[in-house]
Amino acid sequence: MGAATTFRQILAKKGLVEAMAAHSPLSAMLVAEAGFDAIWASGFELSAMYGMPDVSVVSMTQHLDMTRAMAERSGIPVVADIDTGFGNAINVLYAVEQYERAGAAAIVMEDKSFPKVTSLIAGGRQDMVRIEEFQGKIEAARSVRKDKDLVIVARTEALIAGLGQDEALKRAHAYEAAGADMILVHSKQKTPDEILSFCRAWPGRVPLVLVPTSYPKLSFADVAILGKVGLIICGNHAIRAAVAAMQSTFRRIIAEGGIAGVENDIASVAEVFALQGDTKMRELESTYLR
Ligand code: SPV
Ligand code: MG
Repeated sequence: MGAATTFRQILAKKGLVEAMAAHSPLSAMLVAEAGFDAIWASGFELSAMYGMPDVSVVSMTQHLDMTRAMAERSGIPVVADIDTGFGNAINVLYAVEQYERAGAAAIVMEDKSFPKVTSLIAGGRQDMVRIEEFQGKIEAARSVRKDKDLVIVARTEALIAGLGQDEALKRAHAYEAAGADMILVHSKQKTPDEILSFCRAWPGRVPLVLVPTSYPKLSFADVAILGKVGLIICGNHAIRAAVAAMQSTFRRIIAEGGIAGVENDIASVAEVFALQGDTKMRELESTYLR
């Protein structure tokens, strides 16, 4: 069974798919190991991993290669963050074909203009494309997918751009009419009020997707109870956890003048061997190396 069908089955069974961000095959494996349903192949995380801002400077090829590797190594569905679709509807035709081939279960495409600016940054330039233009991009994505189960998520940045709920709803309805399977509505408000109001106003024919980074007090249970949301994405918690862990470990080693102090607070070498598939490698060696 393909990744997209698996994704749709989890959605049908659980009602709410829980996805965690990842930026590398190893982080994707840890997402799967922890028990999340899906990987969020985050553009923000990958940009941060390269030490770059999330402003369309990391290329589609870099993100695509990472998506493929994460799908292969994690074994759970990958929701690919394809930003603006890397250009116009023609670029979308090419991108979606590539992402499907790379094993993505879903693609999320946002209604900002290319090059985009990351959503949560204060004072970021948030230029949107026209509704009709974005409908064309959704239709292009739908038309090119080979597996009808590939989930096309249309993401509106209307609230991020400060255009208000009426514009966000108008766009969401237009994107649903163009054939989006799910609608991601993003907000940078510090409380969930704006998102909760949108969710209540949404008639609920296609499920919503939320990324609660800026309003973290909204729990998964709070989201499930709304009955309107099919996918909740922890947008950047892998890279933030990694940054915090590395900063504290590196600072301690410098301050303590050696590595002894951190020894029990970091993963053991054996744990990393296990993640690398060391046991299987030894079996293969004993079978084939003569
Ligand atoms: C990402 O993780 O790349 C996202 C979510 O698109 S956000 O950074 O909040 O826009
Ligand atoms: Mg992104």
